[in-house]
Amino acid sequence: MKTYTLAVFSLCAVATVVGCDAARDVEVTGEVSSSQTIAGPIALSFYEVEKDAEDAERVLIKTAELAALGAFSETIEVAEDVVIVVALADDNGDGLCTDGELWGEAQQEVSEDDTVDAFALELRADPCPAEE
Ligand SMILES: [Ca+2]
Repeated sequence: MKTYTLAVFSLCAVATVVGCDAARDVEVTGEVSSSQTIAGPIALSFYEVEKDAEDAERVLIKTAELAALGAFSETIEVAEDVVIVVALADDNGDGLCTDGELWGEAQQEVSEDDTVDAFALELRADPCPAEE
């Protein structure tokens, strides 16, 4: 047991150098588009999720609002390796995807230099993702 604890500790000590669960600021940029006319503001939600983890839970980092379709840029604090951005034309203003509302989602892996590629989100009239 003692050896095990020591081994874990050593691993983490090594990993600290490259970022053992170390949250870092990542600038997330992208563009929200749609083939349809979007009247109201667009709700943006930024999540992080563990890479390659089955059933990994998304953790909400930040929300933001975009006045209209177009570019966005937000700096978020990320501890994991994958960032997910969800854009939602929240017509009824309840902050959730309601049937009939347009939404889109994309994910990017955080590079070793703590950057992510630009997101391209297209809002579509797809069925809302199931609540878990
Ligand atoms: Ca809604």
